[in-house]
Amino acid sequence: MTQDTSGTTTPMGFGRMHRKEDARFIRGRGTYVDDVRLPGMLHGAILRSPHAHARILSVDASAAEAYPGVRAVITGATLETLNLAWMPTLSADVQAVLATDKVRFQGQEVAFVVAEDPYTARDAVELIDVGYEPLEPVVDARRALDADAPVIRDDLEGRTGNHIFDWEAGDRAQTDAIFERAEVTVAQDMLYPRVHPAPLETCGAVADFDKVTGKLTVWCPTQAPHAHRTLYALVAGLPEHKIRVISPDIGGGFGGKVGIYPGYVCAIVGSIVTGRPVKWMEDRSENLMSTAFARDYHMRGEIAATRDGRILALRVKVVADHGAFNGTAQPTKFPAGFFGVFTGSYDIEAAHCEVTGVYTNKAPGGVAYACSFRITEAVYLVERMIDVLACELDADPAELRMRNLIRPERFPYTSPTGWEYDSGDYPRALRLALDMAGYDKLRAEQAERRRGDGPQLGIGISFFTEAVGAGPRRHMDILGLGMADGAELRVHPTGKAVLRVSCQSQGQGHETTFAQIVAAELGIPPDDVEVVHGDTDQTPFGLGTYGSRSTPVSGAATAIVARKVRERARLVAAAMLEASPQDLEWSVSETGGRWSVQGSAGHGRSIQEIAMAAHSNLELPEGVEGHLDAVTVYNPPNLTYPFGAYVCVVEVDPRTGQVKVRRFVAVDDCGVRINPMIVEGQIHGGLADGVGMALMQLMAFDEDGNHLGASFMDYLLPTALECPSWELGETVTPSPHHPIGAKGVGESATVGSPAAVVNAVLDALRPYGVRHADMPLTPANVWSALRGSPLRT
Ligand code: MCN
Ligand code: CUM
Repeated sequence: MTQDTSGTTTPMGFGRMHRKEDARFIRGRGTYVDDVRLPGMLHGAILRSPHAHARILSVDASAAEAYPGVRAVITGATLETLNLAWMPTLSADVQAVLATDKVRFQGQEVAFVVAEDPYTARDAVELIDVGYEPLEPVVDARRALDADAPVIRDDLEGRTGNHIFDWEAGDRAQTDAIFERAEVTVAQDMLYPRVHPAPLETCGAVADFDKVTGKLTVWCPTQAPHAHRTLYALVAGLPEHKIRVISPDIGGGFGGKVGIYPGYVCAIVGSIVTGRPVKWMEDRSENLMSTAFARDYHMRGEIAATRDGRILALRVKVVADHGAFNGTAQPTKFPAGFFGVFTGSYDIEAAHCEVTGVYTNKAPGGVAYACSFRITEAVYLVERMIDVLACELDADPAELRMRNLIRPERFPYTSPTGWEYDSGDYPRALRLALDMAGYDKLRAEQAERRRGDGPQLGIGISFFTEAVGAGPRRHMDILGLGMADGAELRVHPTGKAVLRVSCQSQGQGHETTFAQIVAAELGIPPDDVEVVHGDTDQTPFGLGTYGSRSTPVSGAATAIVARKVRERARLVAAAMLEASPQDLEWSVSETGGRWSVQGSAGHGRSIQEIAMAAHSNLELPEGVEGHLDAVTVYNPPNLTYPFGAYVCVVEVDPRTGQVKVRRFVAVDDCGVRINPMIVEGQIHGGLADGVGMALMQLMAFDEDGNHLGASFMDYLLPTALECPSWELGETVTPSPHHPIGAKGVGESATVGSPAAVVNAVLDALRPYGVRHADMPLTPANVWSALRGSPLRT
């Protein structure tokens, strides 16, 4: 171990270690897509629809074409001639690249201008004259299902309404039967509003089509470079080996950079048409208006319970607003993502849910913003419902949870909707969180405050279980591409290594943690391992980073490929030591990894010595290859199920509706932690997300479908001012099926925290008779909930 100046240690494997990528990020030396500058590069800009729903009568681009500096104007009509006006989405729908018949949301792409510089391109966009016939927009998802609602997707053959899919899980009959005879039932409608991941770096692309070699290179901040390449090949009919997707440094993805956006396709077509590289970068408003939003779930939850608080059944109905094109990014067989885990962390006899997806005149998306494929919505639903039940029974929400949590001896636990939770000790995590928070003291302070009319104390609890790490590929694919990941490990003669992976860091620190996995397996310093990712020409195939799948899938591939290298090293070491491979034992000490003859530690060889020998003229036994390099593909046997217990303490001023988050205790269990510092950073970020969603963030639309949150003046991101100093705790329940026992963590806090904050605010409002209010709990919304409350004083 070496000590660095911050007091953290650089371990030979797992442990706290500063991120390797920080060296470039904190010096401003990262390379983001907008930093890519190619000789002769042109610039693109998009004309977007001012209407949420309108028929296109005409598009006149002549003035833009004649504008000095413009090299091409591409319209829907141009793309139609190339059969590229529509592209497939990740949910097997189609989405307009550039609108031809109608525009279906405000901000939709209508035309693309390519010019010598970005300013000229933007100016020329203004010169395009589009004739629109405005149509009635559908803004409310529930209105979308009305028989007289305007049909948004009249481009689809035989479409007479806005209904996309119905999906259900669980046992309806069994659930209904329990509800019929239950002592207590409660029901609550709630909305998980539309929010946006709002990464600091917006989307963009640089496309370079080389007419001589026929090779297309696309730089773009994608979370899934290999999936993008295959889709480009399938859509454009280009040979896959002639496409190279390079994902440079990404300034935040949060699920918003999984899909392919029309701008990417336009940049590619622009480069093909002009014969020069084309860069397109969207601005903040374009990002907020047109790229993947998150949530927009209208949910109704019902719980059946005994009078003493044993939960028997859960029933849920959802109307899911998917926007104008069904572009949600989740495994194909899961149109509602992993919402099916909505029974959460509780041992419930029966459950049933129905989700109906609908089109509306809003931007497409739905699966983004650290949602673990909609587990955000599922956790919020069940955690709000438990508090609603606590309200009804006048029970303590912590006790009610403790009473119903899945017991440790029930693992592996199969949920009523068929998910197999791998491991957990839920009561231990909840007890730790309550102890850290000083729960009983907080309740005493709350009782004291309730005697006055000043700021009220609210204590909110949430307990979450996530399912992360998609596949297995037998059940999980995206457009037929199975969710398994490759990994390649090369070990140079001097014992330095290069790991090549398909997952794609957007700020999660893979260059560090993945090097640590190799370091732990081979007993070499993490600084001796370079992690290569983000370039389809240089990395093995895999499905990318989302659903916190990198550690569960690519991380497992990394451990396994390193073990393959270690086994190769055993054979070489046996030859060096003139011993039989079975007689060797592996050990990692402070000086590194070694194969030695069992029982005589001195008689051994370090991994570096073995690496050199593997490349030397050492005589190897018949059948043993030289070198140590290895490749693997990992197809996970199951998802991993991280979990956690959160306690949020707020002060709510009933006179103003103002909410202040005073404390936030988060106990997370993501199995074995590779780098606790990075894990804590991920949790800090997710907790801030939770505060943001619970209290501030909302993508709102007026009745005409105008987007009301298209800048950071209106779409509010939480800052240090709104966030308390996070108090983190940890339990470790390894995943039994993951090679290093790790579970994912990248989305945990975003999934788990909104319910804790909302439960806290409503806990403060409980004496006023307010049982539920929807996010975001802005002062205005809290104020109106109080005004509308039955017990208003
Ligand atoms: N880690 C660890 N020990 C564990 C689990 C994870 O040390 N037991 C480390 C990992 O090795 C990795 C990081 O924590 O360096 C996150 O790992 P993981 O949980 O596998 O999640 P992913 O790497 O797959 O990241 C995806 C996840 C998602 S889906 C969203 S959305 C999100 C998130 O990560 N987007 C982010 N966190 C983000 N953080 C940043 N900075 N930027 C984003 O865009
Ligand atoms: Cu749902 S956001 Mo992440 O899975 O990229």
